[in-house]
Amino acid sequence: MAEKLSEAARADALSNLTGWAPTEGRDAIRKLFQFKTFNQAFGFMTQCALKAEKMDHHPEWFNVYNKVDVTLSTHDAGGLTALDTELAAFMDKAAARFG
Ligand code: H2B
Repeated sequence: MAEKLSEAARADALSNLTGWAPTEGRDAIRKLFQFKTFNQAFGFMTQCALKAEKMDHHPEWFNVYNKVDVTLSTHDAGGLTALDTELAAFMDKAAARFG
């Protein structure tokens, strides 16, 4: 099972991501993605869903029109692991393709 990240590892991982912040009250990270259209938001979600299914690691997310509010945490580990930072990095890249 994936191990929770150490303080040093999470600081390092966060510094390599764009716009992700620790969540208040739980060991997770969150980012609000904003696109021009619903089509872009849903295209982004489709790419991330396929990646998530491949990783067997799934986001908590909420979509309204052109916005996707994403929280990442590893439920089995009770906190942030390398699976979350890997998926976050993928999401940053996918969002850039829809920019
Ligand atoms: N996603 C996330 N974010 N955390 C998990 O612990 C997790 C998951 N576990 N997706 C997976 C599925 C697990 O429930 C299955 C049985 O492998």
